[in-house]
Amino acid sequence: MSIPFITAEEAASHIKNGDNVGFSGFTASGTPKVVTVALAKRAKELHEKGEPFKINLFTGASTNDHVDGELARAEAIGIRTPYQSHSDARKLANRGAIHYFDTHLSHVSQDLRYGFYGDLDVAIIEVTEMSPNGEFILGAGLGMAPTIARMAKKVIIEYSSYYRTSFRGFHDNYIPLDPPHRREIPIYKPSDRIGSTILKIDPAKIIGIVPSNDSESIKPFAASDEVTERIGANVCHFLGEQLRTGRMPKEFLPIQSGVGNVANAVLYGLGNDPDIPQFEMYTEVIQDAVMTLMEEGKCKFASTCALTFSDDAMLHFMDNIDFFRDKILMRPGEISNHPEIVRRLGLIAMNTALEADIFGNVNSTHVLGSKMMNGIGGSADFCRNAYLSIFSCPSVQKNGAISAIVPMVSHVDHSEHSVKVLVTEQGVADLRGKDPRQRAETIIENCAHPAYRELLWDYVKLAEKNGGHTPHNLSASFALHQAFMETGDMLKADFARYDK
Ligand code: 0RQ
Repeated sequence: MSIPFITAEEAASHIKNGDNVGFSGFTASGTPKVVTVALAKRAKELHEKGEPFKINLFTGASTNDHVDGELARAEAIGIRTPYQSHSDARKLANRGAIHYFDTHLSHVSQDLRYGFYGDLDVAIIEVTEMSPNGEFILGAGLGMAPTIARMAKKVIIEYSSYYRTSFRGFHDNYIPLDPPHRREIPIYKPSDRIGSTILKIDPAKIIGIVPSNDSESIKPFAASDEVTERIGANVCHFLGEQLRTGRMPKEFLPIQSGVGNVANAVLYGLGNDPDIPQFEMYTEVIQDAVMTLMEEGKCKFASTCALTFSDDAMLHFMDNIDFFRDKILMRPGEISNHPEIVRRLGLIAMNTALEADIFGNVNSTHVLGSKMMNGIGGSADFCRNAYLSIFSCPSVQKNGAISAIVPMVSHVDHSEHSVKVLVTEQGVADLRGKDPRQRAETIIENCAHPAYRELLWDYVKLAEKNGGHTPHNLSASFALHQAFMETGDMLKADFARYDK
């Protein structure tokens, strides 16, 4: 059976109002780039005629402007999950104009298979190689491709000719059995391959193939500044100390790292630190820093869900692809982030906080408790199950008007029970084995910016008057946030007014 080439418009015409649509890819990498642009155009035309048109988006993680951007601007998104980082989609989520719900990246594939969100009507999957009998090679990111390829009633293929070298051999397509038949996932080291390099899709349900030729359009990271470099150096010094004191096996342990400028700087820091031995990664994304670390011989192997390389770095990768062939394996998000593997391998998990409180609870997602930033991504998949879970962030934001260390986080993503270590450019708070009062002391003294330390101690003294295991004063616990909303400066908080 031959699968026809069709236009993006023709493909988009098969997607109906209210459809559940699954996308391949993870971050912009491996995410479709053509059909959604035509779909957004059609949505706008239908809206002009007064007809409703919205689809529900299920993705591996964040996407690109072609998906979240185009569809958000066309007001064509109904439900959206799990992670998003596009400013246009974020605006709609914060207006309540889309039904965005934030969930763990490792959960979405299985939740779809469990039927939690209904049928999957359409899957749009980017591939880089194909054969007429339905065998495909994916691109720079997997996300949920194996599950959506199996589940969807209709499949649209986007065939990318952007990649000038073959990605064959980099993927490990695998779907675990579902309960009550689930067995162990047999990964015992980051390089263990358990699935297939090929993704098979029933040709009978493929509507057609749409050609595409766009890059992932990923911008390079901001050059690391003094603050991010100091965070990186603090993480490295701490890990070196763990090795020296035998709190970590001398072979070291695989590393997971989130996305963003801070995460990238931490990885460069690991590369430059002579006390950190060669390491492997078991992570969800690898960014530009990892490619450099591999070329320097510091990173030996990376299991990931996507190659989130900037466009220039991707060109460099393709020019040197044979060097990387035995050093990288791409897996579906439910496997790259699987709690069973995270616990078994004993990962060093490094993710990013917006704010943390003096007891170790972390908010990674909501500015001032209400405004969604991006979502938890895989951070909780890793944090809860890691050998050592580290969260890092700058101690202040917006020229010191916001303290990242607060009396009580305005939203909880990662609880004090899972967060083991906090790092800012000021230093490291090791929370292991510490009770709430000891945690408050180490976090204020080691992580808070000096300008905020006295204020935070004022809060602790006030809260101590109520006693308890975790001293809080519920009237005053958001005084810093309140001061920022009223005056634009958290430093203006005054705990004296609560001391009655
Ligand atoms: O604002 O853009 O206006 O300058 O947040 O902050 O310091 O540049 O840090 O790029 O590393 O992003 C948590 C958002 C950090 C990201 C977050 C403002 C700050 C700035 C960005 P501007 P930075 P980064 C991987 C796993 C999710 C959890 C995770 C993220 C902007 O890393 O989404 O690790 N993490 N997931 O000014 C108000 C605060 C603030 C604040 C920072 N307390 N209050 N604004 N900002 N702290 C993801 C995947 O799984 C794919």
